[in-house]
Amino acid sequence: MRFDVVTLFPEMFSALTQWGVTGRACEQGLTSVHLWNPRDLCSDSRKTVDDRAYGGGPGMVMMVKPLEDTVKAVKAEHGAKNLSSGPVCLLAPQGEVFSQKIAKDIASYGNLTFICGRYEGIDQRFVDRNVDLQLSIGDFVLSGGEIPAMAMMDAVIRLIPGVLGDDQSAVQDSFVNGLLDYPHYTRPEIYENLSVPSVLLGGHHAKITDWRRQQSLKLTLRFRPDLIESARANGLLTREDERYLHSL
Ligand code: 4FV
Repeated sequence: MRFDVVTLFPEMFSALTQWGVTGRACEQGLTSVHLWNPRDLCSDSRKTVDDRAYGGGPGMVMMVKPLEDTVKAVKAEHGAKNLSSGPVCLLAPQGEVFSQKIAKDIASYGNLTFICGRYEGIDQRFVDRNVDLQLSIGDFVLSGGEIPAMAMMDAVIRLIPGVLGDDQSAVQDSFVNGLLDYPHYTRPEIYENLSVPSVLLGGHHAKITDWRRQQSLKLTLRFRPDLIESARANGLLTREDERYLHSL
């Protein structure tokens, strides 16, 4: 999975490319992140990428040409490398709110170009002419699209085969089976008089699997009952699940 990212702050992405699971995935070539700064595509000496808003109002707006020239350069590189260009995705509050389902969809694209806005936003003519998809990280306003892009890239990179040590772990993540994750325990067996649930110490895998499923159902019903409804609607709940939920 190749990511191209258009951003005024490429240095920020070292948080994703230099550390942890995502950093190792970049090292191992299981994914690649290509950073493009629109300032590098500016022809004027002051490398101007923003200007005041028509109609007045506070703050600045990102100009269309530096961004459009950058997207052209990204697509030219794809062409030179015989890569088909995936969608151009703008991070913005008005976008579709990101989810595990969208992460799975993106992981199947092969490549995607993220546009990270700054200032009050981007000239709408750039959006109308270049953007295929808008995604939001949630209903709150940030100072840039970089952190949303990194969050989404992290969620997608985890789904790439071979990135997580045991491919199983991605399957058991929250939301992957439509439910919240079960609680996790590790040594010591007793901490401040609190012991690990005995079922986890018995080595009886079927019982452990059942306990974990019940915990996921109980926690999801308590903290995200909406997810129980959507899991039920998507046929993700077994009769045993329903019997257990009914017993709660
Ligand atoms: C945002 C979000 C977000 C809006 C103007 C950047 C800011 C500034 N992006 N999900 N929520 N973006 O707040 O994705 O340019």
